[in-house]
Amino acid sequence: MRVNRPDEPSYAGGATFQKVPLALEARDLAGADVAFVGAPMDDLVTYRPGARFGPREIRFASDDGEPFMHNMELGVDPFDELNIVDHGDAVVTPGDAHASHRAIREAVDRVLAAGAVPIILGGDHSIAYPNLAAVASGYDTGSVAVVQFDTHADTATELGGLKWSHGTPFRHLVDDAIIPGERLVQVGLRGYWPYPEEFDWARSKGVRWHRMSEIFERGIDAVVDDVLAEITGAEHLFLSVDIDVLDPAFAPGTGTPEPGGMTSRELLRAVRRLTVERGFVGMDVVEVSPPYDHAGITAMAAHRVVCEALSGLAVNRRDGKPEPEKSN
Ligand SMILES: [Mn+2]
Repeated sequence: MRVNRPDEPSYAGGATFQKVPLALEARDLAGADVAFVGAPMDDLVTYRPGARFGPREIRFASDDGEPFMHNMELGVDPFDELNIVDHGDAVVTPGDAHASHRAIREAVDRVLAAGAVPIILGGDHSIAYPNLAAVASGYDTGSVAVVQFDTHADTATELGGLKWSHGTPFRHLVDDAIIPGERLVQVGLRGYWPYPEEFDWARSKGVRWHRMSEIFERGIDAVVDDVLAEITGAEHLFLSVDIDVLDPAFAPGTGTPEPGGMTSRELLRAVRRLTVERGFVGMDVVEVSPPYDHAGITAMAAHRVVCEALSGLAVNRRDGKPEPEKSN
């Protein structure tokens, strides 16, 4: 179902991602290549809440009133080359995180059943568990690699006595053998957590990580080279982007900000390159907390991360060859 009238400005009309058609029912997903799922929950954050409003603001964060985009770095319009729809939000239950996780899993399952790639807009990072459980169930164990952009590893066994938290999904995904440790690569870790015992656990499981200081010292391109090498053995890629991987200067609107992070420029470049080279079978963008945002910059960064991933996927499925606009 169309959500905009021709020539309507971006801030008018319906609020799907970049005005793509609304596909609320399972039957509406037929023929889709990509489908958005909103996961508006923040019950499991440990610090600042507000990510339940993330999906709405990420969808709004466009100045284009049409599903149209010319990506000058890649020479592609993903909205032209891919059939992209918005499946709306999972029917979460405020205050009941388990019910919300179930609803998110069901929404992602509907997208997968239609043969489409899900892009899940969070929501707190706890949703990575249902998202990845759904996506990985469609493939052989170990064939899906996860690249997690994040300040925090989110590999605690429990936080504040809670097994399910936004700080634990990757611990349980690995321990439950949904994502083998050697198929998890983390980019952008910094600050004061994880603790040594969690790093020890990660080492024992074969998890790889790239600290923020490594990105500073070697540059994002060299780190992405390594990430691509580290996921070579996996057939499929899932991207999990916690927006707090960005420095709070670029993403103040998030639940657990940590100074000293990536620039938007570095993150967009990394996501563009990974998706051009590998495509992806699923993605989530999480922890955008609009009440703490300023001038919408965090939602805008999340929106553009998705645009780069969509563009990369379109190029990957075309012939894998970016055609950047040449300078004059
Ligand atoms: Mn996280």
